[in-house]
Amino acid sequence: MPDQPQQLPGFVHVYSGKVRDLYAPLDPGSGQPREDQLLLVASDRISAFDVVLDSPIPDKGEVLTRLSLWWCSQLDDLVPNHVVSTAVPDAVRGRGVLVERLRMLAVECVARAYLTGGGLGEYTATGAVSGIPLPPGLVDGDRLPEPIFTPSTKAPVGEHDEPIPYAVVEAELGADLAARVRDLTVAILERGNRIAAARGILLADTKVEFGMRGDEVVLADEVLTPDSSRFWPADEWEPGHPQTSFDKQYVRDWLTSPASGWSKSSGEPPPPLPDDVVARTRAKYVEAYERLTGERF
Ligand code: PZK
Repeated sequence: MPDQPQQLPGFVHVYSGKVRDLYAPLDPGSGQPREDQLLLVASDRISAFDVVLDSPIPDKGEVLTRLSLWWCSQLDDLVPNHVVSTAVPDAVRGRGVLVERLRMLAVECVARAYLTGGGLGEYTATGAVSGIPLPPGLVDGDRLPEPIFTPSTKAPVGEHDEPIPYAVVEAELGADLAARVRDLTVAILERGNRIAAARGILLADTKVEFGMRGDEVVLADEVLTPDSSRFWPADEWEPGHPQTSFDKQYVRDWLTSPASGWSKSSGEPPPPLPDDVVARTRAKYVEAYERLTGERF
């Protein structure tokens, strides 16, 4: 992240991920950061091949924020969430959300409904993913017999999350809480896929974060967005090879084409995206939002 996150009067910047920023509201009386809330801001930045590109995708932050809020309401009979308010400074309107500050669990909760990515690698090496044995003969993109929980560590920015055995989650959280977050993570992906499949989108996998409010498990962070989940167009789904990415396919195709003059292994920063790649990618985010929610963006 080369540049500083934006300054927001009334807030102090506390942390930035690759594409999102976290602020604490300042208490107007004391001028001190509030300890009970955070402001989560989604930027228009996009990453591909593990690097943040120089070209923002207009409205991406707002599309993902509104999609995440919509999913929270679709899931709120399954799990409470951290959302407090969308009344935020104009500078981040539409892409900032005030949230309740929770005691976050130090585990990335991943569920997979289809086999690809790191899960496929583990399966090919061992026949199992996260200790869960799977049928023989599965290929890239196959649907799993049922969604599975494949937790990982929370790595610092720039490093990769590492898969961890379920027993490590139990050691970290206790058996009871481990089972609760496992079952919730799987239930969120199942509900998500039931809704998305009817709109022509497959959710291959997802990563969610939970925090605690007393002894209640609360859904935090972004939920079932293309940045936290693999979205695949259902009509192009064909196991046996890597699937088309619903949102990033134009970016990946251009970056790996001779036209970009760039290669993944070069160590060079990727070049700026051509305007038509930016426009077509923006349209895919908007399409995902409109298809899923049934609302115009
Ligand atoms: C929290 N992150 C990840 C998200 C970033 C980093 N409700 C909460 N309470 C306490 N902590 C967090 C949350 C949430 N959500 C989330 N780190 C801490 C993250 C967005 C941008 F830079």
